[in-house]
Amino acid sequence: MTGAARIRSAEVLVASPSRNFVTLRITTEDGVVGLGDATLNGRELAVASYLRDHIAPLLAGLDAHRIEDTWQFLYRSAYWRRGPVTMSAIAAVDMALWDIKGRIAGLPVYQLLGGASREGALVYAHASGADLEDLGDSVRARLEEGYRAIRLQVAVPGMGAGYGISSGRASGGRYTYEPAKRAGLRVEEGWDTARYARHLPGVFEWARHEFGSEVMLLHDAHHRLTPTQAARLGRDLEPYDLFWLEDCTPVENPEVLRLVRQHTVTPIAIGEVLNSVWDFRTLISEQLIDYVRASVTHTGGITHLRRLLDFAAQYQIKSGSHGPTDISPVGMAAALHLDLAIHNFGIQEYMAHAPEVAEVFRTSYRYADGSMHPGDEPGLGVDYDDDAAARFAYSPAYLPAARLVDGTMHDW
Ligand code: CS2
Ligand code: MG
Repeated sequence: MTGAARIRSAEVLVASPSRNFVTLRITTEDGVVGLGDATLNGRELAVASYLRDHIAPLLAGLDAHRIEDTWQFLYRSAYWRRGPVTMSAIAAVDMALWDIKGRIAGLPVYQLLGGASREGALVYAHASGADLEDLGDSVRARLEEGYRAIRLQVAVPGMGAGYGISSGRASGGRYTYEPAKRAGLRVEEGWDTARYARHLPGVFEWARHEFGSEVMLLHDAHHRLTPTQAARLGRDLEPYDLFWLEDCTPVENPEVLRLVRQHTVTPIAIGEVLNSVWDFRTLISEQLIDYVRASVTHTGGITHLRRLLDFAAQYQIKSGSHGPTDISPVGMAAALHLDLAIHNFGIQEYMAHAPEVAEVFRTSYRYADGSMHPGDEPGLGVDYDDDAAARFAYSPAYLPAARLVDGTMHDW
């Protein structure tokens, strides 16, 4: 029987190799190290403080093997429950403990979760454009890289760049889109839902004509529609067979999805801004969604996301983990281990990080032919380089807000 692995220290590491990341490093008395991702885009230091000031002092001396017990302790003893800051902090601890357990066992984390249920995790890439020509180049570049599932975002004529549009021409080289801006504190984008909803079906009609029926196409509406607008857009998109329509309405009121469901069979994905199984209760038990967008990083870690996905599995709802570049390589690795192990895996979002990120985080996950594998290193398979991290100091960056043409603040 394995003895206890007492926790010696928990350090919070904040670095900014091209963008900000918060990483928790837990070290046992025997010197085994585990890493957890605690990055909450635009609010990074709130989680860093939660971990440094409130969680790290509680961890010293605990047995790193007791993952479930530590999760329940951190969740219940805080008294004030849930929310993105708390659940990202708990997630980081949880990931680091799974990493430690894997390193001690000499096994990759997916083996500890029950072993592989598939050879690799299907991933979707991003393509976007200022117009259809630009979008076409972007889609062709992703197809050449072997992706079989692609998210399409395009600027609406007369409305500026808007959500999800890469600033450079996206053909050739790494695809980049980073909504958090260092340019200033209050960045705003203009928005007109009616214009967008009129424009989008034609974009997907064009895409099917241009790229055929085989490629899986996705779209993110980023919380901007009313229930009736969402129902109608879902219906208008049906001929183009989307893999999913994401975040069609703001998520605070899940019951509005009932109306959307009554009018469309376009698959619905929701939940990147939610962070617990309780937030998903209505969405799942009433089968109002097809895919859970929660991430390991913001949803209490591997332990809690697995619980949520097991619940979803009873309703034929699948995973679709959030994976833009604000999920660090540690969070991405944790997601991939879970993707490989669970039965109800759907798809994984993937956007490659900037080259500087690889200087700080050494990863063992790999991409090939539209799929990813977490690798077979013990634990999560990610190492952190402190010397490299010291070259990239934290620099504040904030997500934008959206404003309607008449000046009204809107959901971004
Ligand atoms: C997006 C994200 O990946 C997605 O689906 O909705 O890019 C989201 O905007 C960012 O995570 C915000 O930090
Ligand atoms: Mg999204």
